[in-house]
Amino acid sequence: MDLGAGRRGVDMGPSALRNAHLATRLRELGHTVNDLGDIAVALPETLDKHMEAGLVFLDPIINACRDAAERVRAMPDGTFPLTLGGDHSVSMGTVTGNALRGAVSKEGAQGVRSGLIWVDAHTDYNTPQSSPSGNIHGMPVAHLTGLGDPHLTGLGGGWHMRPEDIVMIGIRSVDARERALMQEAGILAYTMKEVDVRGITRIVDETLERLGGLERLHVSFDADALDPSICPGVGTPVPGGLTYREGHLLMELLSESGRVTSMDIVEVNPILDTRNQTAEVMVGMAASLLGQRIM
Ligand code: 6HN
Ligand code: MN
Ligand code: MN
Ligand code: MN
Repeated sequence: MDLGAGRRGVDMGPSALRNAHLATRLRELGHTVNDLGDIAVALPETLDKHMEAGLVFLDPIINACRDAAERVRAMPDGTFPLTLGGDHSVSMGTVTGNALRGAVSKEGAQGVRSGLIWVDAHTDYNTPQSSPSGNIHGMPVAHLTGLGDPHLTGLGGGWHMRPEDIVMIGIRSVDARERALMQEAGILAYTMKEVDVRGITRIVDETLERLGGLERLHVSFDADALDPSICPGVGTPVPGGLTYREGHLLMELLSESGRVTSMDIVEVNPILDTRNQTAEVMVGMAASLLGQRIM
């Protein structure tokens, strides 16, 4: 879906990633790949675009996130859920679904305490009140920690992420009120300055140590974390992003750790892309994360 983004096009991201031979690449690495197909989402042209309590397209996004959470939750043991977006609001569903995996149903289920590695130019920690845009893709992490609209914070039936179990990498664009919320919550964010000064290797070491003891680690990878010169097909590009090698090294080191149990690739916008380059780069990132057998 692209309902959570400020412009059209990321709803075509999954097609672009399939077209860039994602399944073939993963099969070549020895994985068995099962494509479960798309989740049905209403077309924005058929909807009335209005702001409801500070949120644009709230109802269809709630439905899509519920569907995504349920699909991920129901995946059999020993499988690795890889979700293709779409705008980043889908991660409210996928992160929740991963925490609830193994539970019989969402109702009354206890989610498992899980770690979240958020690779993004943005912190996506706005609430409906703090958001300058009303676009829900700028709000998924806040809602995962229980801040914001009750429909979206309630996706996990009472389960929430703990702020100390979240690490962000690649950050270089944070809204003023969003920054205050991040600081209040105490979420660890490695900005591009930290990447420049300390390097990906140390950042990964610290991240894995901070999330030590957690059995489930989810990587949510927004294509705009990478520099727009490598990934031009994104709706909210910010200069000064991760290089191609920094992105791969991050995925390779996480792969080597053997600890990542699920992933999202989001915000690929084929309309704004150059000959599907962004999708191809992101397929490479998924292949690096899944390069070592991790399940
Ligand atoms: N993304 N902070 C801005 C907003 O509208 O809240 C941009 C969010 C971008 C979200 O790229 O997933
Ligand atoms: Mn994002
Ligand atoms: Mn982003
Ligand atoms: Mn974006």
